[in-house]
Amino acid sequence: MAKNKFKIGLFKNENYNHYMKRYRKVLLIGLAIGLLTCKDDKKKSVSAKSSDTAKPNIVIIYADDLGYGELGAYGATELKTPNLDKLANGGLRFTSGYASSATCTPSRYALLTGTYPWRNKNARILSGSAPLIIDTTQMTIPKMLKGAGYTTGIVGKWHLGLGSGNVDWNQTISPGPNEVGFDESYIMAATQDRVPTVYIENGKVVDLDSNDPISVDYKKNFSGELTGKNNPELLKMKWHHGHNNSIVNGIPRIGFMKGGEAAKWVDEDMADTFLNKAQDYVKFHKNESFFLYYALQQPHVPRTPHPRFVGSSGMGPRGDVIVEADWCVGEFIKTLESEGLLENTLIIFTSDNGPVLNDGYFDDAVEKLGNHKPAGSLRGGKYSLFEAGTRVPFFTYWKGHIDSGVSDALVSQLDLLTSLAELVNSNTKGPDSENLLNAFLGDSQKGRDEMVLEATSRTALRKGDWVMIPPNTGAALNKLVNIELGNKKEYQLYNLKEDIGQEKNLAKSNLDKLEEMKAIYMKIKGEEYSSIEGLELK
Ligand code: NG6
Ligand code: CA
Repeated sequence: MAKNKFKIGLFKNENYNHYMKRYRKVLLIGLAIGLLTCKDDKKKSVSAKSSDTAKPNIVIIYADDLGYGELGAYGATELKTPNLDKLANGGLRFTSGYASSATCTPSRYALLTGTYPWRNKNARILSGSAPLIIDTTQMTIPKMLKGAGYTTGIVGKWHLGLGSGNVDWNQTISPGPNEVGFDESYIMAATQDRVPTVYIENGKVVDLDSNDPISVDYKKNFSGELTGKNNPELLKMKWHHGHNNSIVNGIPRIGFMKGGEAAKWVDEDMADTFLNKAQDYVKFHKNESFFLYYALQQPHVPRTPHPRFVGSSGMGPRGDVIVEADWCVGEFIKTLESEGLLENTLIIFTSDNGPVLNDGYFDDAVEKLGNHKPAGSLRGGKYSLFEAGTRVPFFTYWKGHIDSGVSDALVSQLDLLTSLAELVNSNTKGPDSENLLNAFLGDSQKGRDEMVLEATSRTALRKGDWVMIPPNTGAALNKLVNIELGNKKEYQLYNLKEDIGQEKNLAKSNLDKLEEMKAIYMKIKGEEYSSIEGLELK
């Protein structure tokens, strides 16, 4: 098993000289600025303030499958999330903050590129061996920030593909995060339930033993290797649907993997591993302007809390890993605080899609839920076009710069690219990303007018208080996960202000609104789309 060797403040020791050079340069520039500005006290305070606000550190903390109603600050009463609540309540909490999609890969794609995921046919849930779906020439948040002088890093879940097909896991894996704007990366390739179950640091599998090379295949097993399907007696967690291929640490996964024994992660240590890497990153880069994308793996399946969190929620592993994630965020904030960075760091917390209970393993998520409502009062969940698929916890926190409060502005993760560009005085704009910096900082309540929402390749339109869902012939309910998908053979139209639970379909009673929504939807999606769907462009 991979030991977690935390290399103080560095993802990679070889980079040490490079960083020391950079560090010295930053110190010298800092010294020069200091000498110039201290001549005039008044000038000094102004320039200190403006340099703070122009180039704050930026941290995006991204949960995986955390629902709208999961945090105390969003109304949860059964689950305790004190650390996240403190940030959400001390910062600006959005009530209409959206992921771009109800699943992971498309949301992450949109977050980083400011592009609607439905514009890229490859932006759908990826296997662990899928190629990178961000074009290396495409603009991304880390690329934009690098252009503005930032150092950039990712720790945690990637799930945007690696390489360009047929990855050799035993060589440097490229292209990946380091080729789309991240100076440093410490990631898992896809999801915790997909092989390869190893960490990858700057393109190299951590602790790989060259005598035990890794092979990965998503179609067929390797001869002689055990599977969840054939060897249930070896499992410590049982699969419910899917998840019956290779067994790693007693947990059956999606996909087949051979070799790499010494490199395999310990699931229960994953939260600590990513936390420590995130803390190290901050400590090492504290004298630079940094961007960290800290992509938590919780509460996605398999839910494997560290033993010290087992039983902490009374809701079984799903609740326990949310408590664990909350603790991780608290510890991470303590690091920012002890390094004196809290006043100079903009923190954005949100989730990649809505909640799901049974997502393929028997882990008591349904049985021990009690009165907890992962989606709050929203309808649907992960995979759904109803609100709970994409409306997620979303808040900004910046001590001393963002006043605490609640904002009903309509904001999407899509908007972070252009808004953060505005913050750092870059004129970059993402294709579908709006400049909502004032909304994110609490200087305005004005968000987007409208946006297209996506769930497993189906789309809907939110505009103002209204949501329009075009006809869909797919199943109404995903029986395996027990989630209503939002599919209906006819149009659906809901007024969220009056009907947050999307119970009253007004498509037939408010034809004017329906036509207005259809026209805007088709204008955004384009003619090509309307012909595919057989919808008339009117
Ligand atoms: C689904 C998996 C689910 C989860 C999801 C991706 C099955 C039956 N279900 O295909 O368990 O892994 O993909 O989740 O395999 S996401 O949050 O990364 O999009
Ligand atoms: Ca997810």
